Amino acid sequence: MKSFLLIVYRTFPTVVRSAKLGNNPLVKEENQMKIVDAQFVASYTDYQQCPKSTIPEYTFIGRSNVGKSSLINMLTGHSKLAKTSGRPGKTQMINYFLINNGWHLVDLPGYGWAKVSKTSRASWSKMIEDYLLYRTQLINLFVLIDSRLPPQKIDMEFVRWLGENQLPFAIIFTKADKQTDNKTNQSVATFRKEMLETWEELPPSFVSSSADGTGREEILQYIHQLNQGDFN
Ligand SMILES: Nc1nc2c(ncn2[C@@H]2O[C@H](COP(=O)(O)OP(=O)(O)OP(=O)(O)O)[C@@H](O)[C@H]2O)c(=O)[nH]1
Ligand SMILES: [Mg+2]
Repeated sequence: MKSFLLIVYRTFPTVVRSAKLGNNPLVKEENQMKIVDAQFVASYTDYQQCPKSTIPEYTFIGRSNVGKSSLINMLTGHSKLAKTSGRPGKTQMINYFLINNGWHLVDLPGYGWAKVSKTSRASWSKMIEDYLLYRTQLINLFVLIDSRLPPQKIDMEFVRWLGENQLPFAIIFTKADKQTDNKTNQSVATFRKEMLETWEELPPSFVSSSADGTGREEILQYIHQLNQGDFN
C-alpha cells in the first residue's frame, strides 16, 4: 500500500471563495474574453492592504523566473504592465492589475530563489500564505511550471500545500517556445503522472509562451468562464 496521503482535489470550492462580478457589462456580455482595458492598481506587502472591492481575482504564482509577470503582460497585451527581468526575484510584492474594470490579475513574487536570506524567505512565506489563505476574492490561482524541467520538489510540495488547504488552482506550463512541442508534451505528461501519485483528480492545465502568445486564448477563456460563474 502506498504510504502517502491521497488528496481529493476539488476543482472549484465555490463555497470557500466568493466574489462578485463588477458592474461592467463588458465582462458579462461578450462570449469571448477581450481585454479592453488593463491598468496597474498598486503593490502591497500584506493581504489586508489589498483592494476592498469584491470583484474576482486571478493570481499567478510559481518559482522565481518561471514567467509570471511576462504571462500577465502577454495575456493583457501590454508588454510593460508587469515588470519582468532575466534575473530571478524581480517581483517582490503583491501587485494588482485591474482588467476591463471588472476583475483583477495579481502578480506575486516567486518562490525557490536560492539567493534569498532565511529571514526574507520567512517573510515571503508569511505574506504569500496569508494572502492565499485569507483573500476570499481569489477565485483561482494559476501555478506556473517551467515546461522544460522535470518535476521539481518545490513545485510538488507547493501544489500539495494548495490541496491540503483546498485552494482552487490550474497549472500553466510556461516557456513552450523554448523547445519542441514534443518535449513540452512529455514534460506535461511526466508532471501530471507524478501528481497522480498523490492526487485523485488533476487540475486543469495549459501550455503557454509569452514570446509567441501560445495559450493566451485558452487561459483568457478559462478566466471568462469563471467570471461568468461557470464552475463546472
Ligand atoms: N522565451 C521565453 N522567455 C520567457 C517566457 N516567459 C518569461 N520569459 C523570460 O524569463 C525571464 C523571467 O520572466 P519573468 O516574467 O520576469 O518571471 P517571473 O516569474 O515574474 O520572475 P520573478 O518576478 O523574479 O519571480 C525573463 O527574461 C523573460 O523574458 C516565455 O514564455 N518564453
Ligand atoms: Mg515577476
